[in-house]
Amino acid sequence: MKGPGVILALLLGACTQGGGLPRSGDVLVAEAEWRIAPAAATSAAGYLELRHLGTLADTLVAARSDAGAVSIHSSRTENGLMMMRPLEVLEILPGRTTRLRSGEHHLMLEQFTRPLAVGDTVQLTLQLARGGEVTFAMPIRMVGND
Ligand SMILES: [Cu+2]
Repeated sequence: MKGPGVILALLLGACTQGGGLPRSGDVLVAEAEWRIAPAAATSAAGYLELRHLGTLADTLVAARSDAGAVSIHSSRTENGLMMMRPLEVLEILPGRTTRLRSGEHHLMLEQFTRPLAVGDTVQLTLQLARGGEVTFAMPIRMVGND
């Protein structure tokens, strides 16, 4: 098959690899959401999946939002206490899904520039070293409510 048929097949192939998801280079963003405490929250945790479909490693180097400062955190349990520390960057290995989720790597939204509540949406911009910037809307859900 040559000509238009080949092109159509290529387009269909592209669509099955996460059509509609925000994308930075070979990295698709899925399952993105903030979690916030129901009352008087001063921070929100950001969870998402980075699905790397390519073959060359990428690196998450920065994140920002339209509602406050965003940092990349790692967490680990020490003497029964959850400790978080900021990461400069986060490596995104090729051919794998990197999950930012509760108790592991996650994003932290702080220093709110407007009041935020469950049901709101915050625009998040991720900057990847290779893929470049991608901006998308992330809904806010209640903390601990899976
Ligand atoms: Cu954190």
